[in-house]
Amino acid sequence: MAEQPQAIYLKDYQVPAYLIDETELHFSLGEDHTEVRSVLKMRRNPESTASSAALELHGHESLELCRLAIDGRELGAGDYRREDETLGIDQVPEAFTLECLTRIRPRDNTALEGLYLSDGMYCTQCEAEGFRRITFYLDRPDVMSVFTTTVEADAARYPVLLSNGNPVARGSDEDKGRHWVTWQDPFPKPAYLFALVAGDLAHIERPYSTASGREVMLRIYAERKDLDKLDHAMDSLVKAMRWDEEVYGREYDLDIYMIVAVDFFNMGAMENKGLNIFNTSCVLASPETTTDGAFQRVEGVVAHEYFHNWSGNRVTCRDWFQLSLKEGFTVFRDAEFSADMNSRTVKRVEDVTLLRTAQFAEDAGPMAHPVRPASFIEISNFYTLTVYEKGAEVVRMIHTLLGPELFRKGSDLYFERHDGQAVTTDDFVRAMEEVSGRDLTQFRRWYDQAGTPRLEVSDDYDADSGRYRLHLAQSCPATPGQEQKLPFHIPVTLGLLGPDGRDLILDNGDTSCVLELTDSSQTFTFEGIAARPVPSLLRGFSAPVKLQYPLDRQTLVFLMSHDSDGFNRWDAGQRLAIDVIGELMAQHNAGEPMRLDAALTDAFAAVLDDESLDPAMVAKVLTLPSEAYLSELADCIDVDAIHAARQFAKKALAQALAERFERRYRALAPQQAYAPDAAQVARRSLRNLCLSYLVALETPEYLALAQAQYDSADNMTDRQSALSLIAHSGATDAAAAVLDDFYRRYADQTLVVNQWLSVQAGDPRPGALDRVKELMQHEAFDLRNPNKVRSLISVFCNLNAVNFHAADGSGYDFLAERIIDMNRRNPQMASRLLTPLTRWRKYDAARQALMQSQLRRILDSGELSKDVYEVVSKSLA
Ligand code: 0A1
Ligand code: ZN
Repeated sequence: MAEQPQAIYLKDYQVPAYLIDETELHFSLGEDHTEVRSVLKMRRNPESTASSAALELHGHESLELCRLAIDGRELGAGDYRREDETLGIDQVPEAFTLECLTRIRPRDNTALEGLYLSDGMYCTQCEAEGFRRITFYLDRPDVMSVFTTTVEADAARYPVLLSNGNPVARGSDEDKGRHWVTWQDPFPKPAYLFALVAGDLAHIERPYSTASGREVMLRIYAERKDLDKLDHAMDSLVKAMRWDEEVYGREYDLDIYMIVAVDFFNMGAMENKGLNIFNTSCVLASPETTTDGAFQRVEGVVAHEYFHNWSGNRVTCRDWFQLSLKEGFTVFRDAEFSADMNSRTVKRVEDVTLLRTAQFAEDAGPMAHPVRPASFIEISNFYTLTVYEKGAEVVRMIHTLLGPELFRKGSDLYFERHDGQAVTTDDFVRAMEEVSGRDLTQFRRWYDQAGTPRLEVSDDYDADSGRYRLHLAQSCPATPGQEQKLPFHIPVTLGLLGPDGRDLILDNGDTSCVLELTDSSQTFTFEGIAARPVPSLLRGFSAPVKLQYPLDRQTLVFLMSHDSDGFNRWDAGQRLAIDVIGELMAQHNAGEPMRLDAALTDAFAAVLDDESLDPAMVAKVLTLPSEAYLSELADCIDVDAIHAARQFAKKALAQALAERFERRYRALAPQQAYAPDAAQVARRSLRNLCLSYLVALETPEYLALAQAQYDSADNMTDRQSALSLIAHSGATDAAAAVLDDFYRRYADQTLVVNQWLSVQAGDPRPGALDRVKELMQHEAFDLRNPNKVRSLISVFCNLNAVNFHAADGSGYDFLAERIIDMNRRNPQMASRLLTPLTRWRKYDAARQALMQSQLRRILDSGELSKDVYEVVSKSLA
């Protein structure tokens, strides 16, 4: 490597030397290239203390500079410096107009950053640093400007021309067959929120009146063939807008709000001001093609991007180290929205499952970083579970410590005080401190210290005095660059269960209280307790920590059936299952026959028999912890034993409870036409879980039941569940037939075909890697499309552990090859594909050696993007 990419540090932050008050852009879109004309009204920043008065603009190496002028005077080659990523001009007036003409080639843009083509449609992705691939600019979030954008293109091929804000003028040149539209966005914004779309798009629209009576038009654009799949996103948008008015007092501010669906997109969606651009997978939905899970994801992502209009756009980030300021807060907001729209406990279970499985693994790996990182080489690598999900947990803890009323006051103050500004996580916390009078100095460590704290709990009870004591101790493992950690401020929501399973009334007059652990260890005393209670700790998962409080199986069963906190009832069941599967793994490794403890069977039977419970929660309780979560819990991951033990447990439960599973399966048969509402989603989730147990028995009878469900399903949830059960069963002929049938039915539905790829990539039976390689040659696959890469390659490497971690290293070899290839096409994708290899320290010595050698192979493979270089080098460090 010529020169190793350098890290940049939060401590080096300096205010920008120049500001851009107004930005005028003119895009002339062409097949071969696009011309971008910019007129920037600039001035020196009065707050800057920079010694040099030079103007340093960002500009990607791919930009072709055609003309540069200051106040109308054209600059010659000697008047500026062009470096790899910058354009420097040493002499500029205090205030001036900078004009620039740049040429770019969207057609060749496979990185999908900046301006690119998605299926013949122009679109942009500017967060975090994509704008510098469009033109020379101060591409940093603390430079906020008012944008006026004209988009000009061939009228026949690109009838729809969109940008941020409101449309203010349009015209055409009929001789040339071209037309143009001018858009004006009155709200100052950083360049990362800029967007442009041009294409042959259809749309649906709906008028919306805001709480204060302003009329807004909502529009969702997509390719014409997908026009019938936009209603759910529109319904979700309207719900999100109402919710933000009611819960946060936030209204929409432009006359028009647009969403555009594109098929080629690196992430889920993007909150560009007034013009959100969405991955089709996060916006299109119809009963025939979309599962319940995907319906809910659309609702959540639409809300997330909408909420960013305040938490992200009106108030934005000062620098990219503050990314969680907008992402953590917005994930918290969208989670609360989804909890209000659906089942609160189910949503919490899903979010905590993701956090404990994937974020805890990140926090324990070589890329571990604080919610507010102190340095990075490539910011794209920091759109992580830590910044998003752990960031949301940090906001949730503030909510828990302050209570809902003060939290709302704090958010009002934050939005009012910082409207139109680019600020820091510290500003957010300060607003919360001011409204509550609380000192959150120690709490701020959650933003600065990486790693998942361990919370160790022990207790004692003295019957004579009626005194119960809880001893809480915290510690946090070392993470890269942070050997020693200081104690966190941890809110521990607690209840105490009496021997009859009922909550005791605590000193605050309530059944729950929040203990605040701030020292490394502390004891909390409860007086007047008549009998030894069972503590229900960390209710609702009140802090992102690993709880260590050993409980015997009998007590877990007691909590499972009695805890008044739904989340902890579920969690007790998970702990029981983990314990039992651990025992099976030990038996497996000792070469003994595996034997499932009846405690688990009995507990599952009781839950299955209780028809008063929400079927969605029953489904969650009866879902065994995933292989990924079992791996996260292990010190050294035993891939094969985890798989064998979990499969065994599933089958043994199915054997013991077959009658019950079948009875509930039949009782939950659909009664109404499909709707993705909470009640129906709950029934289908439990029904399909019952079916999965029955199919685990691999009897012709139950396979036929799955086949019948597949054949008669009137919705994708039921059809796809049956498909994957049959496809992963030992019935090879039936598997091949159903996969063929599925492809034939849906060959023209891209997103459904992606599901078809995923089902095959996730097949735990031998031969999956060969099948994945074959599918890479299939007409349905396209390496340039991130959704397809994720569906096939990421699913294989992340969700098919037994095959990916095959002892011969074939899975690792395959992935390294893919990364080396992807590094040239799409660095962000390449870097994300690396994740499973970065976890090499958690495997046995032989696998460690194989994984490390593939990481070295990547490092030595030639010119690496900053994205890939950062992750590989940190993984090997
Ligand atoms: N801000 C978006 C996520 C996003 C981030 C980066 C992207 O390209 C590198 C694209 C989207 C969100 O939180 O939804
Ligand atoms: Zn976001």
